[in-house]
Amino acid sequence: MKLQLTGGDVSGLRPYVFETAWEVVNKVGGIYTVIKTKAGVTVEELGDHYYLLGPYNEQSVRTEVEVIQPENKVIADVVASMREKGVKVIVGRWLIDGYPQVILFDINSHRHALEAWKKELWDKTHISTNVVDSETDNAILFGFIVTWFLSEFRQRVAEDALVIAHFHEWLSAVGLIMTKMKSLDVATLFTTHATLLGRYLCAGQVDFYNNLPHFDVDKEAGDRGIYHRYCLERAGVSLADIFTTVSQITAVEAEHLLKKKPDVVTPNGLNVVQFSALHEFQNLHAKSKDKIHEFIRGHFHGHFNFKLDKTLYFFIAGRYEYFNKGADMFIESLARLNYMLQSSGSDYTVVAFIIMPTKTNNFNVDSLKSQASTKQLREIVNHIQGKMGAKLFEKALMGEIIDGKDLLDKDDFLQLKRCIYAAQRPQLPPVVTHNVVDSDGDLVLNHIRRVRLFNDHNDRVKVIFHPEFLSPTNALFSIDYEEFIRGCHLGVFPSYYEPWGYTPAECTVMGIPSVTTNLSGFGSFMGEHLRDPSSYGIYIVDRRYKGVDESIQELADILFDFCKMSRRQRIIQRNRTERLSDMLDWKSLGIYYKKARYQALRKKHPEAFLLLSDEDTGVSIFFRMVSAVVFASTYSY
Ligand code: U2F
Ligand code: UDP
Ligand code: G6P
Repeated sequence: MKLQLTGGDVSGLRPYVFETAWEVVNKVGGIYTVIKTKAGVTVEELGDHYYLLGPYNEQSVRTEVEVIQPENKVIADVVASMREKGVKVIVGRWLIDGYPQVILFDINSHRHALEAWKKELWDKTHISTNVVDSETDNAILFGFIVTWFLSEFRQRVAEDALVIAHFHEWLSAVGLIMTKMKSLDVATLFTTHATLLGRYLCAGQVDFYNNLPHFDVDKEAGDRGIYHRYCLERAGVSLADIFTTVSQITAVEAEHLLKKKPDVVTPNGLNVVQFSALHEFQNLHAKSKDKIHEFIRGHFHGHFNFKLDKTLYFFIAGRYEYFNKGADMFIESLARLNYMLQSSGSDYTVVAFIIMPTKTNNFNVDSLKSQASTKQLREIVNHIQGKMGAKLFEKALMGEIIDGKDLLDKDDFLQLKRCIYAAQRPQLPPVVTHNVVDSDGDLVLNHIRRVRLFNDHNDRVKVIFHPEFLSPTNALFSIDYEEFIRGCHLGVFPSYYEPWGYTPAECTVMGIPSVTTNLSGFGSFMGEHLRDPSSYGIYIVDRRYKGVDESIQELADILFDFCKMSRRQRIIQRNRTERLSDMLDWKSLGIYYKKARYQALRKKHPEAFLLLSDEDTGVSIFFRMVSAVVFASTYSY
């Protein structure tokens, strides 16, 4: 077999890359953000040799994908052949930055093969998946279909074409395992964004980091009923030519729990859209904050005893993992902050939002009612304002100035009074916006009850738990998540288990300061690269070497100090935070994926890379191969 490198043209080297994840055009968590935001730079690098493989999901395809006929002849043949055999395959372009090609497989179109494939998996790997677990069933169907696709592609594409398949997380591991079992001539990568055991162990409140080397992994997985998932994950990791993870901290975790040290750390980036003028994002902060103000006016209607101009908005957001995401620590430190603000006589009020979705039965009546009566009040005032303006104008036309007491007529006075009376409500503004189904057992609500942060008049810290992700179509608080972040003053993410943590990174690129921890991938990354992170609005709480109480106090102190800043200081800090955007852009961080891909190629085809030393990174390999091309137009392996 020959690798043709002709005429110095790098495109001759361009491998076909199939990036496979359950979250391609399918939003579940952070992996979706990785794939989606990275697409632009990857398409730039690989052009039409780059494909994303994912599961077919009718609703997402309808809104996010432009369905097209395959443009590449080989892909078209493979797809036609699979369709003939009954697999529903959708080919399209994902309507996101980079406009990447996607190939989506309807796993239900081949569900009848599940038992046979489970048996094949067992025969080849001795991994038993004879359990009732629909997610694993889906992972098996998806994995076998992806392998089928890769196998047909490999058979049809030119013999010297380089093919790379990159799999994310255990849900796509079966594809990698079967690619290896069938000995396909495909270089493989596996990226883990967390480990299954890590997530489960931390959620169960064990002393995770101090015991990392000592866990009996098989037993722990078995005790939690995830042994079969764990086996798939570990097999994917150990079979991959190159194994990567998103941070140093997860690399250590993987070494202990998955028994393999990652070959490359691939930190998560974002697709940064920077404004040409610095003041633009500051203006957006002010504009978005006005939207939050509007909601706050409604929520606290009837109990509105604080000044919005002296109000700071803090928030935590993410999947409802109470311990892992540090919601416990956030609420605890809010209680301390409340006391600190009260006893210091601060004139600042903090409104703390907790945005974590859980099961609800719609909004609660109290929240809806107070927003509605605020809206009504606003309409009446607008109406009266119009009338007053007209009166003022009429008088002024006659060369007179109206007497203040004649401005408001009796009807309007009464209407306004009625509105003010209607706004009176004996109960305090609710701490939660929805009816939480398991209100009695809800961890966040119980914590709020325990520390008694009930939005009382004297409280300097008010709490609003919004148990649903934010959306502009939300009837109560209609705001886009991005707009919400921009309008806030500080994101607080005191995670205990966080392989990367997109939420603080997203704050950073929008110029909003945030709190993270040295147990989060993002926090450690920033700590490593910045000399004084807090001066850039990146506060890193120590949860690794301090006791729980000390960490809570550290967080409370950070929050309290933040409340002591002047507006001018906050504006300056936001400018510094925003300056870090470049560091988090895929344009810089995408290089690690590139490096990992070339390392996988080298591992798969060591003969082709004989000229290069082991120390070479994928990137330098890339460039040395380019210069090799200039000197020798063809070499064999
Ligand atoms: C990491 O976050 P993830 O995107 O992996 O988080 P989830 O999508 O919620 O998935 C967590 C795990 O739980 C599994 C899923 C994952 O292994 O297969 N899971 C499940 O069992 N049931 C479900 O309904 C949904 C998911 C990480 F935590 C962040 O810090 C990173 O920023 C992110 C991106 O790298 O990856
Ligand atoms: N997020 C969202 N809407 C919200 C709150 C959060 O879309 O109301 C997104 C957020 O932008 C981020 C993701 O959820 O991209 C959470 O990712 P993170 O890495 O913080 O945690 P993961 O869910 O991956 O563990
Ligand atoms: C931005 C706006 C300013 C506004 C400020 C409020 O910088 O450009 O006009 O005064 O935000 O900042 P604050 O931290 O008080 O919300």
